[in-house]
Amino acid sequence: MKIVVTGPYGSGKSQIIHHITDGSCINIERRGTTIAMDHGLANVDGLNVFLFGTPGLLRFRTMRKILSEGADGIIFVVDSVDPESDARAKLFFREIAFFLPGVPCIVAANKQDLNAARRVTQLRKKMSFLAGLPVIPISAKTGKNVDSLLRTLLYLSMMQWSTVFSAFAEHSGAKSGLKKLMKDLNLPREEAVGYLRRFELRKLLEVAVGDESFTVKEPIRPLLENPVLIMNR
Ligand SMILES: Nc1nc2c(ncn2[C@@H]2O[C@H](COP(=O)(O)OP(=O)(O)OP(=O)(O)O)[C@@H](O)[C@H]2O)c(=O)[nH]1
Ligand SMILES: [Mg+2]
Repeated sequence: MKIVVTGPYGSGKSQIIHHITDGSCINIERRGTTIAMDHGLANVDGLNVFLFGTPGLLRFRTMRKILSEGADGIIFVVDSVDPESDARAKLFFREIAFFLPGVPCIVAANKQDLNAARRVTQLRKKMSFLAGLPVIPISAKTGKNVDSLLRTLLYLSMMQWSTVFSAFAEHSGAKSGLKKLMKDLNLPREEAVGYLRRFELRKLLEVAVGDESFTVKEPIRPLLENPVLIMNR
């Protein structure tokens, strides 16, 4: 799955990706500020998670647009400590909602290890755009709640694809799997192949030459049938 980590300047986007990937990520930065991107790969119960962190400076909008393309989920990071960042958070939220309409989003209320951190209820009062979104208090520094943040978002993203994923699981390895997928999902060939490509890229599937059949990577199959399993750890 492709996950984009966005939010205002200095809220902790790079630190979150650093924590999730155990430090094995890249960050293109200058004097501590991301100027191009963070990128890292994580493995959650066999699911490949491609993380893209955006730059938090307003002027890098084009970079954020490029990084956001095709994301399956959004981690929106807010700074629980700095009230001055709230207005910028609102701008960034509008931006990501424009780039990725309808894509599942979870809010990370970061820096909860600090005494000055505001509670989620206070943050909700100050940032009305958070209404209707799950907000998880986390610390990217100590790692508190970061794993459950990611798992919850993956669950939401997988639920959005649940019809497609259960058809993948059902017809994995079948002869003429593509035709069965098209029939089940009532899709023209072009669109069904588009789904195969999308999730082949995300390393969920292997697609046979000619596209006629596909195989789900074995450890992932139970997750595709029952996404809630990703929450059970
Ligand atoms: N105490 C504390 N500090 C944090 C936490 N997360 C990030 N920081 C600090 O906040 C500062 C900004 O963190 P980054 O991860 O670089 O933030 P960013 O959102 O990537 O910033 P830009 O790339 O400049 O937009 C750094 O000094 C981090 O060490 C946290 O959970 N707790
Ligand atoms: Mg950064």
